[in-house]
Amino acid sequence: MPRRITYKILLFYIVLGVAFLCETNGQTTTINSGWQFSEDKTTWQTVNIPHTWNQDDAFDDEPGYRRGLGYYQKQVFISSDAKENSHYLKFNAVNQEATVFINGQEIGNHKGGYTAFNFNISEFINYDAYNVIEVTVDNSHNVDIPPLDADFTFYGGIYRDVELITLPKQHFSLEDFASDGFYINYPRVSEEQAQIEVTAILNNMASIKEKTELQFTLLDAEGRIVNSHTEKLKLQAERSEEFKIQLPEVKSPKLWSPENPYLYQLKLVLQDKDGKILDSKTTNIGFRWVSVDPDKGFYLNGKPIKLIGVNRHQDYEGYGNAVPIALQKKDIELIKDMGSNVIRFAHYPHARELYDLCDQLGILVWTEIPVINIVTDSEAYFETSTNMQKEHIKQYYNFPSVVMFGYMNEIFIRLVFNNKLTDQERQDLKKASVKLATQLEDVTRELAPNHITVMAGHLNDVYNETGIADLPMIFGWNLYFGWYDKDIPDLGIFLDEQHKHYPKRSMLLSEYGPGADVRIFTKTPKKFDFSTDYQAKLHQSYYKQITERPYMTGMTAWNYADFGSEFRGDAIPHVNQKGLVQYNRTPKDIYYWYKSVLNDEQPFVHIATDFLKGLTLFEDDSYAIQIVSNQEEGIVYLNGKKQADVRFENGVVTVEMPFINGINHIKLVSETISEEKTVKVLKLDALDFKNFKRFGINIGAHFYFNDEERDITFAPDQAYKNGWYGYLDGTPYGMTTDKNQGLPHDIKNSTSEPLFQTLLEGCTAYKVDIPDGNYKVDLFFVEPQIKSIENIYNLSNRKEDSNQKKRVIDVLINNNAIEKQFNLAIAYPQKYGVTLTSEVEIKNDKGLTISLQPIEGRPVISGVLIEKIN
Ligand code: GCB
Repeated sequence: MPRRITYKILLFYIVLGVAFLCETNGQTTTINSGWQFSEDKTTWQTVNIPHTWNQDDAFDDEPGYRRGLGYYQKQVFISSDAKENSHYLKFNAVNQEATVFINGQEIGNHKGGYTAFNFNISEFINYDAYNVIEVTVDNSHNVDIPPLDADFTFYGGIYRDVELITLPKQHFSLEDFASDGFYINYPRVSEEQAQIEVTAILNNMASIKEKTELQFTLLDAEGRIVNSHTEKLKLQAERSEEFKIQLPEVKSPKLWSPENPYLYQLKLVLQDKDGKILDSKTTNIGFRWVSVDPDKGFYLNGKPIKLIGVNRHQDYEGYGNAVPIALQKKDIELIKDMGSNVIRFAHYPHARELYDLCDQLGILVWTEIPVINIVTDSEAYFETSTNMQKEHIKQYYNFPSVVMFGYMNEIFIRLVFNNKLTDQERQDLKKASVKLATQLEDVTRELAPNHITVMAGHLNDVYNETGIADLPMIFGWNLYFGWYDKDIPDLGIFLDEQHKHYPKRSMLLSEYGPGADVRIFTKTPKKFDFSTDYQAKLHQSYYKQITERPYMTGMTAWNYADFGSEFRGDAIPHVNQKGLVQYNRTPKDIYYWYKSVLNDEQPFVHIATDFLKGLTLFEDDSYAIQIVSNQEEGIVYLNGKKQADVRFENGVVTVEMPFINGINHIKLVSETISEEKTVKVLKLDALDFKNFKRFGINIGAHFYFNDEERDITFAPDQAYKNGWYGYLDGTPYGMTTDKNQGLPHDIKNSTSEPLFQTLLEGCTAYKVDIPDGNYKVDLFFVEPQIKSIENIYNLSNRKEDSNQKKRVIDVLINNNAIEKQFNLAIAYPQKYGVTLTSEVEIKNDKGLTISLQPIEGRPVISGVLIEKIN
């Protein structure tokens, strides 16, 4: 817990956290440490930037998270040595509205949580004194600031670096939408030659004109000078001027690409007439050009390239959006190592350091602003969105990796799923969305004429019918066949139809993927069951379907990592679990499968058993496992015996494993590489509690659930089998052919959602054939029909919860009452996971029978855990 302090001693802390500045040349100081933060201006705490106030409350059992005001303060000492300089205060991102004060005077306001902004604070400074910086941050819902609504958490706070920049009076402008004050263009690039053109915006804040020199030095990747150029520039007094400068041609340039991300560096140095350096910049130069063809896909440097990669959200378990940059950079490295050649930075601009890393590692970038789900038809909203896109393009323009600029995601989703709208409102909303899209497309093409414009839509014809899909150069489809919509093979059918009807349109599969929880595994993966097995099935098929279609420019999986989405009730609530890696970035098996098909640099194999924890098998059961590899073939051994000769197709082979009780050794040997894994299996001939003490059943579920809270893996449910276990009646609650999650809700007071979310309804008798003896029995329940917040991303039909609260049962074990008149809704008027624990003696070879005798309504039960007591 951060320490709380009173306002009285605040000043003391502030004074301790000062930054001393006493120079006259240009200097940028990051002032992230020692800020004071308060939610109410009475209690303050010391925090460092990056900071958010939502890293905990967006994940607790209380619906919602704090969206409102947060106050930040810091004092900086500014010496009069720097009196002649210009001073700027730069914020790299504040979510979502910031009002900034210096020494009590308001100096500006900025709307939009994902781009940088700065203010010239020169005239507000007290020299040789402490200057108080105050920032009021607001992350309340604001109809005039995108995003209005989206499937991710809008953490409030100052979550990217804050900088104090002090510069001589002549410098690169910071005021062109907080860009670096210069833009790199490549008027001509080919294998023979490349031309760089620089547009520089230079400020002269002095009251007299100034003779300056702008020197350019182009260095190759080894740091050798390729060429240099000097431009003499006369800067008019008190003006900001734009200069276009052509640099000398580069002969036989090394081109930039994902396989060979060759980077040059361009140094720009502004000097006064005496050779004193006034300001300087360095930027990556990557010679590359891109184009698209609606039949043949994406081209880089004149050659076709299938874009295959991921979407990324910026938040991280435990940090919210206030993630140390070093951790974020690891993401980009993992994404590259997986073999991705593209990232969609969704649904907003991410930290600039990451784009720099994409330049270095060779990953093409789609970057976008968060105009998502719905627009407000107001001048203010249009203005904020347009301003945001200008900041976005100007701040991210110079990264060679950035090839696609986007501006909208699923803009009609609210329109489609809101059945309260009148026809007129629908028409108006469509009109407003198309108008804004046209405006943003125009701005994008004007500011970034050499980039590709993009937009993403969801599965609905409204994008075609309104013509919005034809505005960008590539239209991205976010398609969830086999999850929210129909079935996995429907993907290809849909895309072929689209290609036929809109032959001039270039398409990218901008999102796809199912939720997957590493604690859930099954022999029978089903739609919407959150099993990692279903995740494998869907991704493996999608990859095939896209790579078979030359007209598709590519695919970006949703999502690289699990991410925070407060209202969600996935198997881990408040988290969207479609990641290829977990929220803490531990890879799921599917990450390694992608690596197998995409990265052929090194021989690679992965036996996908890391999360197969606590597997229980009965009698002669075997269990199929996947091995993924970029090799062609290999031999699989189980416990030292050859099991199969295998050929990898589509990067994977599935092998049936006749596991034995205890530790099993699996080995894959290929020509160049081998891997070994062990899997601990509990193989049972009967439920005799001889070589095990505890046995749990995930009632109502077809999957195993590895429950860390109870340190056991619950076995899947089944209809009663004599000598074993199972239900005599009842049906899985909430399961449909489309959904196999049961309850898509947070279960309070528990981290074992997959145990509680799946349940049987109408089950009056459940039998477990265990021998005579004494046992501790835990029965697990949840009342499913208490209203919870609906998730609009669960797009197919689901029966609405009601508040019917009429379910009263007597619970008995072998005719002994455990709980009479058990009324979950009254006793636990929230979605609580409830455990009834009892000790029972089993006698006369009767086994254990759980009876749920209905008094009112239909009984429900979520699970049972039995422990032998000696
Ligand atoms: C989408 C959205 C994305 C969601 C995703 C999902 O289509 O663009 O923001 O997170 O679906 O997981 O439902």
